[in-house]
Amino acid sequence: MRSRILAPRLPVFGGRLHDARTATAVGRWLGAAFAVCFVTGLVSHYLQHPPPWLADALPARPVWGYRLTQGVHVATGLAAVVLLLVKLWTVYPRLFVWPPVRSVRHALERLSVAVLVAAAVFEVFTGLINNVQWYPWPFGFIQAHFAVAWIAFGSVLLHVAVKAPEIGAHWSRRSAGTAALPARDAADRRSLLLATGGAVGVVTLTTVGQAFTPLAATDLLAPRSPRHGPQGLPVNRSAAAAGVTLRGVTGWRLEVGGPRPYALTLPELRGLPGAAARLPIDCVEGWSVDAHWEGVRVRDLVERAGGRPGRSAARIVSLEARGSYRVMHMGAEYVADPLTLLALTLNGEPLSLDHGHPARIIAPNRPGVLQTKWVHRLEVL
Ligand SMILES: Nc1nc2c(c(=O)[nH]1)N[C@H]1C(S)=C(S)[C@@H](COP(=O)(O)O)O[C@H]1N2
Ligand SMILES: [Mo]
Repeated sequence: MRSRILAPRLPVFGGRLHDARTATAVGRWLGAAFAVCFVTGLVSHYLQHPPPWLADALPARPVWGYRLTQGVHVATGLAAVVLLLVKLWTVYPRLFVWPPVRSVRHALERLSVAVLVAAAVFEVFTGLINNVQWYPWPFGFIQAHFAVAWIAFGSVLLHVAVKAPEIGAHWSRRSAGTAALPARDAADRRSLLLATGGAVGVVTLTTVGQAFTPLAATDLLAPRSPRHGPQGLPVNRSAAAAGVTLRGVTGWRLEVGGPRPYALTLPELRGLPGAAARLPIDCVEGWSVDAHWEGVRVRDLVERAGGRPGRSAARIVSLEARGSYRVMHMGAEYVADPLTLLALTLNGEPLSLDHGHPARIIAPNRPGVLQTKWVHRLEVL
C-alpha cells in the first residue's frame, strides 16, 4: 500500500528485450568491444605520448603497428556506439525501479552504474566526434579521453564483478536452465540481436576502409576518403592552416644541431645518398594510407652531426610558427631505423606544400601527428 501511495505512475516493462538475458547477450559484445578498444587505445596512446623512460625503447617495427592499433581502436569504438545504444535501451527500464534506493548497497550499485554509463557515453561520444576533428569542449581531448578511459575500465570491472551471478546465469540461452529459457531464443530477441549485429556490420563496413585500404570502396561514412588528396594522400593540416607559404620557404635550409652542426640546402639534400620506403601515414583521427617516400635517412643525417644511431634521440622542429605538433621528439629506435626518412618526395613527385615541402619526417610504426611536416631543424640529443 505504502508504495502505491508514494510511487509515481511508472512505466511498466515486460518482455524479453529488457530482460537479463538480452542485457547479457548485448553486454558481452559491448564488453569485448570495450576491452579491445581500451587495450589498443593504451598502445596508441603510449606510442604517441611515451613516458620519458620509454621514449627511446619504443620499437620502430612492425611498420604497420600503429596502423593496426589505431585502426582497431577506432573500429571497435565505432562498433561500441551501436552496442552501447542497444545496451542502454535494453536496461533503461531499470532507471524506474521503485523505491529508487533500497539499501546502502543498492545505492552504491546504482551509483557505480551511473559512473559506468557516464564514462562509457563520454568515451564513445568524444572518440566519435574526434574522428571529424570537432572539439566543442574546453578540455583537451587527448587528456580527457585517456583519463576517462581508466574510469570506464574500472567501472566495467566493478560492474562485471557485481553482476557476475546474473551474467553467469544468462551467459548462453541454456545456462538459465531449460525451464526458464527455451534452448532457442524467441523471435523478438533473435531479431534484436540480429539487427544489432547487422548494424555493427554496416557501421564497420562503411568506415573501416579509412584505415584498411582493401575496403576503401565501401568507405561511405568515414569522414576521410583515403583516396582523396593531393599526390594520392589526404591532408590533415594544410600549409595554409599552419601558416606555411611558398614564399616563407624560399632560401630554406635544413639546420642540423649536434656535436658537429651543419646546414644543407634542398639541392644539397637531394645530392646526398638517398633512400626509399613504402610507409603509411596513420592519422590519430582514424585514417591510414600507404605511400611511397624518397629522401635521406635520418640516421645518416644524425651520424653526420656526430650522433650515434641506436643511442641518439632527436628533436625535430617545424617551420610552422605555432601548433601542438611543431616540435617533435623522436626516440632512439626510430632515429636508427633505416626506414625513417627525411622525405623529399611523395609517390614519385616532390612533396607538395600541403604534404610538408621542402622536407618532412616519415617513420615506421608511428602516429601521423609525429610525422612532422615542413621540417626546419633536426637536433641530435
Ligand atoms: N608541422 C606539422 N606537421 C604535421 C602536422 C602538423 O599539424 N604540423 N600534422 C600531422 C598529422 S595530424 C598528420 S595525420 C600528418 C598528415 O600528413 P599529410 O597531411 O601529408 O597526409 O602530418 C602530421 N604532420
Ligand atoms: Mo593526424
